[in-house]
Amino acid sequence: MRFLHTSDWHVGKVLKGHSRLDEQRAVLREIVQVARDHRVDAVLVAGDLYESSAPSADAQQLVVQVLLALRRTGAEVIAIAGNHDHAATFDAYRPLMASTGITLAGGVRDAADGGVVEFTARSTGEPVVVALLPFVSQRHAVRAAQLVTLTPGQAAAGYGLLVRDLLAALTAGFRDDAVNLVTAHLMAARGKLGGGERSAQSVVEYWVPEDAFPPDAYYVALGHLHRRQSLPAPCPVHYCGSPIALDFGEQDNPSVVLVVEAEVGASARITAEVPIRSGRRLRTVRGAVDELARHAGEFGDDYLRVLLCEPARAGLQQDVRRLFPNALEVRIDPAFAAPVDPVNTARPSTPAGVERGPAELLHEYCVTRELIDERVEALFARLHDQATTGNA
Ligand SMILES: [Mn+2]
Repeated sequence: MRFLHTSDWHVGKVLKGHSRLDEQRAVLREIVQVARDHRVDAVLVAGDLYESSAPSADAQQLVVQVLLALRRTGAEVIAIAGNHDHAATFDAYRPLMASTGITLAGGVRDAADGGVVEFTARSTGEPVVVALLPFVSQRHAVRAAQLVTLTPGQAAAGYGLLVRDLLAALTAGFRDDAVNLVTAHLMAARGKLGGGERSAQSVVEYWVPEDAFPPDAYYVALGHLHRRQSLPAPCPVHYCGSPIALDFGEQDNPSVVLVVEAEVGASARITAEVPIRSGRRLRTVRGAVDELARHAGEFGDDYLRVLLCEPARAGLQQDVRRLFPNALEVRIDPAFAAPVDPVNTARPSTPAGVERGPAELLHEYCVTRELIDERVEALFARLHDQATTGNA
């Protein structure tokens, strides 16, 4: 049988004030096309369908339409909640989605109560068993472990051990005559960060050791890390990564979805890493404005992060944004930024008894920040004059 593995759509993500919804619509349309072209038996969406736990109506409409479109390809569609998704809302819509043949999993469930999904692959008639592990927060790990494994005594064990117990319980019913799969949203040990994950939820207590993955799983389809990667484990464990670069830290990640073939009694293999191209590229450019100006027009509609190799001056931002309308972030390269350590920003020593006026203070401040521009001081003088003489 054949399935498609995708995750971390983050629908509704806004980058520096720019909505990505149109791009995401195109990206998801591409994914539906991949499912159709490869005639997959199933689509596994391994969490973080949304960027936010309270997604906009537009974001929800897009996700619902895409799940239905995936289902219309004839594939089984299974989606689990990631840490960005609102698990309880997923569970609220679970019965409605189930009526269309889509499995939506919000919270962790016992195997007998929806934690494991079984179906027959339409292409080969093979039985398929999928164990579902939506994201478990550390706070909820203990409760979920009690619910599923009934071992309250293990509350003191670490997060990784609790998740291992959950996976063991969910995969206990794996069958010899079936293709046995796992999909989960978690931080695996040794996973490399893609740059856009919430760091607070990728801290060290949250990782899951590689021996948590059952040796008899044909394939473990993970979500959470945005970089496509495979991990050493007793069975094939893969992150497919996000199909769109979500932040400048992810600009070099390949955006793909994975097509996987598995057969009862044989090992699963990734037969295609299909590039997803609809997301606009994120690109970091570095240089002085004059230098960069010579390359204006070379960057297409890429979203840009501009690191300027020159000291700050008034109007610099505007100059850059005029040159590069797609610049979402304009910063002075740290090597050219004014020092900000207390020694340099401390007030210059003043002879006792000498009071300095606001204009002098501003001038001194500008000197410490290496912001030398007489227009700024002139503007300040005019505004200060207006403010103090009541002419504003
Ligand atoms: Mn994510």
